[in-house]
Amino acid sequence: MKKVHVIDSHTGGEPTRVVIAGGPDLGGGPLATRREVFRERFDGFRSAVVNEPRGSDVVVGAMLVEPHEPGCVAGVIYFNNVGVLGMCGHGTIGVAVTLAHMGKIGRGSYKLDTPVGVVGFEYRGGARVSIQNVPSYRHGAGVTVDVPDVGPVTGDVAWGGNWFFLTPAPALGLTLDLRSADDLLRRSTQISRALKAGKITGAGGSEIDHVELYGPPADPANHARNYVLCPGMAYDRSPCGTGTSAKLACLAADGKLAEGDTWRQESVIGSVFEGTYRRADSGRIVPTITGEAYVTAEATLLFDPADPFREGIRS
Ligand code: PYC
Repeated sequence: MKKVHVIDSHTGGEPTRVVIAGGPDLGGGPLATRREVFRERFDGFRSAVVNEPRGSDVVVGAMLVEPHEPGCVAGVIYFNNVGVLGMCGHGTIGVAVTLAHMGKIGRGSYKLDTPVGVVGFEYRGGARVSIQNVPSYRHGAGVTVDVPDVGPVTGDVAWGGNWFFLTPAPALGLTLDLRSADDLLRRSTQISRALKAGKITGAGGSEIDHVELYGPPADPANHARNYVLCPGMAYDRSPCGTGTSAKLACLAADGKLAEGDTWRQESVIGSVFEGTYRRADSGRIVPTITGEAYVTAEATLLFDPADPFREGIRS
């Protein structure tokens, strides 16, 4: 029986399942190339690891591979219930704590190779990690999308390692709390579909596959709260590392957050990431996102050839 070894963690409530052994051989070369091999040839493995009955819609998988870029402690390919991801902020915090749990790193600064570039992180001990994300930027300000049954919705399009459409929740009559979870899911899904129908994209026609609704924080110690809809129509329990990076890019573009100042981003369940940025020569910002992850399980996944659902339940 095939066996896959994983370590589970959660970052601000959002789970990450790191595949540490037993994953498919993706060959060598840049991580972007290997992600395509993973996407094209090993979709059954992806689904088996994160989907029910072993996982759920909300689990993000992270497969550890040999890095291609020099100086990286590991390479990682992120995936979820419907496909592969470019970058994943909460996942990177989870990977860092997992590497520490495995005894592969101690306190200090490291680099991770990902399909969208090299990402730096600092393991600060215990649960705490700061990640230096890929350069982020606002691609479009005040973009209006016509959402059936809702009307025109205006927001920003920004890159933070994934593509985001960010729009204020109060303007949609929505409150960012879990009592409103059904409404938040319905409205953000409608916006996501309308973006596709209206052919509103990120740079180079890239699909905007995350919708970020934002509003006032529940805790006055924080600056804002968000609800982030991920590509598989599950919402991020964490404040979303790439989503917080996209938010910082918009704040920087609007002159609302200065280089080096701290932004405390709260998630819809109340977990918090701290974000700061420095400006790169390109004019983009380089976000640093700090959060906490906790290991929840060390497990061996079993794949019985006789199990009709050994590759998970695919949507
Ligand atoms: O933290 O960047 C993130 C993320 C993306 C999807 C789920 N979490």
